[in-house]
Amino acid sequence: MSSLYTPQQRRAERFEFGLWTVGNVGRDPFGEASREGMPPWRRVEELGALGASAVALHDNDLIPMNATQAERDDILGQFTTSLRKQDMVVGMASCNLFYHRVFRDGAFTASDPKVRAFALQKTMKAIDLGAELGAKVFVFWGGREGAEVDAARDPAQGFEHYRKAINFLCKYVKDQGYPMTFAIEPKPNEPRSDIYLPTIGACLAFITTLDHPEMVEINGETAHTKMAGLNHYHEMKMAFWMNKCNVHQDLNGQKPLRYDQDFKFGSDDPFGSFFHVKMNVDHEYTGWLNFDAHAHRTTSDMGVYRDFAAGNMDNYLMMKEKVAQFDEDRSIQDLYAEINAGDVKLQALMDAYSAAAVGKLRELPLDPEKLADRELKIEALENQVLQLLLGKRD
Ligand code: GLT
Ligand code: MN
Ligand code: MN
Repeated sequence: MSSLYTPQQRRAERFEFGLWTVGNVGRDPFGEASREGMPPWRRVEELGALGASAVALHDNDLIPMNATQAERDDILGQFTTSLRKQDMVVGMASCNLFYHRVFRDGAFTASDPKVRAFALQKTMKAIDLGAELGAKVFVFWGGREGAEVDAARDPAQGFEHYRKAINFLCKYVKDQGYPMTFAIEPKPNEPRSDIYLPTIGACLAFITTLDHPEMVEINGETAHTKMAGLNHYHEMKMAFWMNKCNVHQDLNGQKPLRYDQDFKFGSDDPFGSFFHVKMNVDHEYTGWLNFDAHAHRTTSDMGVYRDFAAGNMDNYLMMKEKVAQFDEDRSIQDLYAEINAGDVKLQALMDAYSAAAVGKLRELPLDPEKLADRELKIEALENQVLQLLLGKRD
């Protein structure tokens, strides 16, 4: 067994897996399933044995859309028994508003009011299910909220429908007294040609238009940001900076500007993963760390757990060790301090606008040539961080 960490060590983090992630059987738009998969209750057992703390689910990951009451009770009974046995919880719940063809032109943003009403109805039931299972986070990933044809709907109409739906559901959660926070997950495209809330920045702006912005946060996903060619660390930092990343995040891997690859966390981008974990450590993030990734098609049913699920958690823990090393590395810390050296008096002058400050600033003898001559050892710092990541500074 080549595992780096024990289940107990993994258990110390708030690691979560979506039922749909380990449940992925390798199907893609060009090919059939490449492994068998397991029922939800068995996925819980396998994840629990590895040291995961929680699972996340859509209503239909657990209960098929056309299930009878008896089938529902049966599935829920088996599932909650496994959770109890493994001492695991449901961290996050969501509503599948993308699979059924009724959502072919959107759910909350569909032009047909009856489809929008059905989406609200289905989501209220999914919220009830989430609350029943103890989930404190409810995620909105608007995969079908978008368009291929701009002639058919004004995007502003889409934003408006979306806003009204989230407002309605915030009030529903309040009315029911559920202790639940919403988190909106952006994605630029796929399965729609263009999805309405494409980036974390767009979602942050959208949240400010809501009736209860305090109930709504961001669920950022590495792959979705990189599909747009953006820097996920920067995008997530903005969410942290605006106090909108406290409850949930989706971690995975992705090569920029491609289809949604959902690779294992840490597998493709050591710098990006390192700064992601460093950000969580620096912000003392205590929300769920949801590995929203898929095993490769070549991976077997047992490999999904032994190599893929364990790999996600261990890559995170490896990066966390590197963050501790970064914090203790004298040379790295000195270079960082030198680059970021402040000037308290000068800063005070810039922090508070006043006529006096304007006068003083105008008179300051600042020579751009001299300022530009100061050596900035950014290149040296970059080298040392790479050395650290590759184990050359132990
Ligand atoms: C879907 C998507 C994920 C979302 C899930 C939550 S569903 O698999 O690709 O990124 O997080 O709705
Ligand atoms: Mn996701
Ligand atoms: Mn994804």
